[in-house]
Amino acid sequence: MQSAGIAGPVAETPQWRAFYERIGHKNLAPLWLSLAELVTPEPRSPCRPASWRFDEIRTAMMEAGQLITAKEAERRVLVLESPGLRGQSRITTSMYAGVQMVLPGEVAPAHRHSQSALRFVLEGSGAYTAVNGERTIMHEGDFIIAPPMAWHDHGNPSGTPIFWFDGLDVPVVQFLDASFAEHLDVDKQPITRPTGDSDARYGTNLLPVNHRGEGGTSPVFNYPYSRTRDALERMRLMESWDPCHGLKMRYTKPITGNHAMATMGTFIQLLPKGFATAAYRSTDATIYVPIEGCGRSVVTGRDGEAFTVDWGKRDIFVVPSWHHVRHDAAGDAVLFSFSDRLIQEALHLFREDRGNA
Ligand code: 1HN
Repeated sequence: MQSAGIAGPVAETPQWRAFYERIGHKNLAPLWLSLAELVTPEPRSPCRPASWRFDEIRTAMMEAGQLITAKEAERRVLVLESPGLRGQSRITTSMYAGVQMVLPGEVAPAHRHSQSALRFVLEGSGAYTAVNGERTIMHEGDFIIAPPMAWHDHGNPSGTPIFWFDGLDVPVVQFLDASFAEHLDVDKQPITRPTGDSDARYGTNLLPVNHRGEGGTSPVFNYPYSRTRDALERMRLMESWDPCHGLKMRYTKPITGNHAMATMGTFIQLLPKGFATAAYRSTDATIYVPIEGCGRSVVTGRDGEAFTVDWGKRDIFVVPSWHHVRHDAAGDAVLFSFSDRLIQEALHLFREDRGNA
């Protein structure tokens, strides 16, 4: 059965309807009416290609700043919802995304939950996030992790607002009905380790001699952009560009070399000025956040309709599952991205196609 899919008979006689009605009362349903929708020949996502301009989000966030404090809101965030998934707090079927703002002097109080969170700093510096007893200072382009059930709170002692992108596995945890959350009775969690401790212990190609434990989330929780950017710049000298990705690296857990987080694959990518990628598609819907440069991406789905995004620094766009994407960098560009790729890999579901659109 190559591309036909699985078609079901459609029964629409009064006799059939009476039967469906009778079994419906027993919480039974006929598979033959839903099989073709359940088992599709290829992904048919309700997630749509979409993009958001940072300047528009920023304006709305500043308005929100007049209406509610970070503390009142618990987290002052505007959620990025896929146009095909409105009202569900989803940017893709499996991932949540939002933009958070903390104004000078504000705090976002300490809590913890089963959901994993990533932050990618968009604008501002000098604010902190504290994770499991250690504070890290946030700078533009830093990739920061709050692992499942880790206490975390944020504060901004700097003189300017800070904005960052939040990515969470909220829909996955919701799907699995595995959500737990707690609040601390103080806004700021007790600080038990000096800033930089986890980086020194785990992020310098050294490990404590008796360190055990391999699974879960990386013990390094800030991957500073200064280091990431320098690495990309040195690697570019080799000019070993991947036709589909330019120079694309994944953030890793230093202990195993595996993905930095347990449920979200996180990536950083350099596209040199003038580079145009070949068409690529994969089963992991991907959220892109350019942090340097500008360019154009064209996203094409099954219907062949092209969605064009002209993006600049801090804009956000989504490529749904099994949609072709081509990127074209007008100037040297750096893109952060994340997806559910490692969940799909663990379940042997991940597929990619490096052919032409
Ligand atoms: C959360 O805890 C944060 O800690 C941000 O900054 C966004 C969205 C959904 C659920 C928890 C944060 C969140 C969130």
